[in-house]
Amino acid sequence: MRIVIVGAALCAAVGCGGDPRPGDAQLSEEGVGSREIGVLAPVEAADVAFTYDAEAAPPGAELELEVVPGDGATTVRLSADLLQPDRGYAVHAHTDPCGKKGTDAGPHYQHEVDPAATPERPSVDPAYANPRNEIWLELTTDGQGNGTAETTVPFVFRDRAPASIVLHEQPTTATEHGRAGSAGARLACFTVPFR
Ligand SMILES: [Cu+2]
Repeated sequence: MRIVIVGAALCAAVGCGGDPRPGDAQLSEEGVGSREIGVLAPVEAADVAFTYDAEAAPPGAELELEVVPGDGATTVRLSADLLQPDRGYAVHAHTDPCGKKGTDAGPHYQHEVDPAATPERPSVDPAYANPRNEIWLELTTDGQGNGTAETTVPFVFRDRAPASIVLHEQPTTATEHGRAGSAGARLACFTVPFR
């Protein structure tokens, strides 16, 4: 009995291991960066992970985002469970936290910000809207709706960082001039600090 009490006290004092729970912020295995988990919920009930389309981004689907800063580069890994099976989702890092509307997440995070972009007319110039200046994750799910995506960009976050990721309707992101960066409707959003 005494041993059990000591064990419990130790856990309380230093924390015990185990799987991360939704909303937990943790150090990644590398000891830097962050790993966050969110479970999609309808906007009325959502806190950090919102779905705007219950069919294409079902409530209960789990998103895990890991951000690993390196030497002048950052690796971002997304793992998703229980989305719609056998489909693609274009996913990007956006500038603002999620909200009740998909547009609340703002435009794409750009390392070098397109000087021609405005709130009404986001960047569609491939010189800025590209997967080296923005964070694009192209996710494809299996028959269970699970999938992973990873990207490494040649920059690290200093005075600015993205605040969310958005899952879009199209399976891939447009790259042509005038449409670069676009990927259709916003299906879901996960508020996640990138540092
Ligand atoms: Cu986007």
